Formats: sequence, C-alpha cells, structure tokens
Amino acid sequence: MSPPPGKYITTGTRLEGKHCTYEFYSNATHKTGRFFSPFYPQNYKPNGTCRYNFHALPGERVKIVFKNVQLHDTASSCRDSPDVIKVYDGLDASANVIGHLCGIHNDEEVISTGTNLYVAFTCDDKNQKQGEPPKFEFLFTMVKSTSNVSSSDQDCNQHIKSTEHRNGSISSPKYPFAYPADITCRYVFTGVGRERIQLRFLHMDLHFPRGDPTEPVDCGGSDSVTVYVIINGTTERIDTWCGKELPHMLMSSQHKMIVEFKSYHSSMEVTGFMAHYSFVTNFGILEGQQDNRGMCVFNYQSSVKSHGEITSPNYNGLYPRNTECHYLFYGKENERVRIEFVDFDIEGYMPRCDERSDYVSFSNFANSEDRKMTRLCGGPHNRVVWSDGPFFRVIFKSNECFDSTGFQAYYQFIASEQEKKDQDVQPLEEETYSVQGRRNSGIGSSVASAVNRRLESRFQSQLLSLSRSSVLWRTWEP
Ligand SMILES: [Ca+2]
Repeated sequence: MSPPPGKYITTGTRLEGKHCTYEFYSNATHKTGRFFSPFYPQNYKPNGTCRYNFHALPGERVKIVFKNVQLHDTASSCRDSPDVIKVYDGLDASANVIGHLCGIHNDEEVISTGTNLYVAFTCDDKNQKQGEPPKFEFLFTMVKSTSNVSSSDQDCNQHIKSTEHRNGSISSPKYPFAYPADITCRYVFTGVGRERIQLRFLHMDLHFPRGDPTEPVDCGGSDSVTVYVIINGTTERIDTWCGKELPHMLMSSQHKMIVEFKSYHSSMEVTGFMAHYSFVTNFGILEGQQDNRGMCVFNYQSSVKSHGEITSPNYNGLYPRNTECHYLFYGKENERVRIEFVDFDIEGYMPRCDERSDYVSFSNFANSEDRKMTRLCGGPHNRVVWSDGPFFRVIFKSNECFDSTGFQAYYQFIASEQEKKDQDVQPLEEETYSVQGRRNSGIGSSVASAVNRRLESRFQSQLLSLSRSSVLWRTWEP
C-alpha cells in the first residue's frame, strides 16, 4: 500500500547526489519538522546509511523525538545490533554519542548540548528477509537554550536545569522546619545531551501517623515523596517514600526526572526532606576511561592500571532503568582478565536471565555476543569470571521496570605465568563467603573489606611480576 500523497514527506534539504543525507538549518520560519526512514511506512532500503545534520541558530538547541522506531533487533545488546540509530552531540560522528537506538522505541527524546546534532542510521541487508518491516519516524524542534518558563515564586514548584545549576539541593518548603499541610511541590529536572540526574536523599522525616515511620508499610494517604523518570516518552514512577525511610540514591533513565512532594498533614514535629542532585555524564561509574563513541562505554587498559573496580551505573544506589553499559578490558598479549563480583543484586531470575530481566553478560568479542558465556542476574552472587584472552567485555543491561542495587566487582589483568602460580595457592573463588543484603549491612561490608584486603595483597605481588609486553589493542568501530 503506498502512502497518501504528501503524508510521509521528509522536510529538510537532501544533499545532491546523496541518497539519504539531509541537512537542516534553523531559520526564522523553519523551526520544526519530521523525518521518515526512506520509503516509510514500507521497509527501509537494505544496506543503507542515512545521515541527518541539524544546525540550530546561536542560543538554540536541537531536540529530537523519535516517535516510532522499529528496527531489527537480533542481538541482545544494542551495541551488537546490525541496525541502529546513533545520535551525536555535534557536527559528525566524532562528537559524543547521546542516543543509541535499536529495536523498538516510542517517543524517545534527545536534546543537544550545543547548536549541532547529527543523527546516523545504519542497517545491513541481512535483516531484510526477516518478518516485520523496519521503519522509523522522528520529529525535530529547534528549542531556545534559555526558556522563559521559570520557577514561580508563588508556589513551591521548581524547574532545575543543568544549564543553570549542575548540582545543588532540593528540600521540602521551610526545611528544616515543619512544612505546611495540603501542598504538592514538583521539582522538575532537565538536562541536555548525555546528562543523567543523580539524586541522593540525605534527610527524610515526613509525618507518618500509622505505625513505625522508619519502616512504613504503606504510603497511601501519607505525606510522601515520589520520583518519576521518563522511559520511551512515558512518565514512570520509580517509587514512593514516606515516614523516615531514606530512599536509595536514584538516577534518571535519560535527561529528565521529576520529584513530587505531597503533604496532607502538618505537624511541628517533622522536619521534611532534603536531597542533593547533580547532573552527571559518567553514569556514576567512577573508574575507567569513558569512551564517547558509545552511550555508556568505559575502557580499562592493563598498561594504565593492572587492577581496579567496576560497578553498575549509579552504584551504590538503584541502577537506572532502560540502560546499557559496556566495560571493555584491554590486556597485554599474554594476559587474561579476571572479574570477581563482591556485591551482586540484579533484578531477574537465573538461570535464563532473559530479555524480561536485567542482567550482566560477558563477551570475549568486541562487537558480538559470546554464546558460551553465561548471563548473570538475581543475587547475591560471589562469582569469578575469566576471559579467554587479553580482551574482555562486561555488559550491564537494565529493562524498563523494577530496580536493584547492581554490582561491584574487582577486575585484574593476570599474566599467564602468574595465573599458573596462583593456582598453587588457595584459589580465592573457592572461599566461602556471602555478601548478604545491602552493602551497608555490617556483615556484608566487613566480609567485603576482608576480601578486598586479600585482593590488595595479591595485587601487590602480581604487580611486581607483570611483564612489560606490548599492549594488545582491539579497537571497535562505533
Ligand atoms: Ca529492571
């Protein structure tokens, strides 16, 4: 069926001689438009690359809303998927990746940090033979960098933008004194580019008349704080907290987050809530070198550091939903990579840890799945995983619902000779220890730190024996 005339027209200027390269320049009259994949709503043309370049005026940003994306998604990881849309925060593919789409998306929003945005769509022809027709459609808008909408002085609502405050705090009205009854305050956070909002509650003391406020069972009808994130264009509630229960540290799934404070009562005895926020681009992953050719990709090189720690995003809070992170290890020629999980709590069910779960997976390859490696989810686990050779990839992937606190692991590059020597001593993975519950629990953390000390001493001896062989680089193409 062919589309009605004029319905699926791509606005913007197609570059002469190019099948699918478009330029769009903002001007006084042209601030918005829509794009369709070639031949939309039919299949896109096999083996194609489409490029879309957006140029806003000074004082503007480019906002893209992917209304409808249906790409073939044969791989479990977006990075390994043959058909992808990548959004770059600048003129071309050398800019930071701020959007990476595969599979199905609706109303996914991306906004540039500066005046340029580049969208590239690539596919291979293999998937053309399969099932559903893949297609995509998106809207773009040139938006003003500074909006006229500001927080009103008359109410307690606040709009916090990263362009004005990179970090700070929010609190209930009159904090640390009693807040008024019957109010609703909304704190709306908006970042740009790759930014995520990280929210850490430091104080929570809300009126809770129905039981122990430190362990409230049901927040219904009580004064409360609710946090929402945006997933696929839909506002999703992370959770609601009340009484004196301090929420975990939280992170948004893209560049927006909403905190809602509701009060029904007033009591001179309560002090309200206070939380610190910051807009971060590193997903709260503190070690490793972030690779800007991906959304959440971190590199670990043996030549730089022989051992260290990796964590899930936003550790030791709840990991963000709908997020995929890759940890890439580059060892020297005779080395293997050893990953030891000392804390592990990932929402999902072993042994399958399928697409309905969050999971951690492993690959000896840079750009494809490794079917012999087992996925991990659930918890707690205290597992040791080894690479076959000098390159290794750890993948963390979370779905769109339910949350956990994620993982903490030690990595170590170990030379083959050393590995053999190590097997003569008591292998660490055979020790029986368990990190039960949350990492703040006394037992877990003391065991973890004992393991940590043991590892440290072992690291020291291995540091001495590391050979100075050449670094083996296996780069990957974005
Ligand atoms: Ca989940």
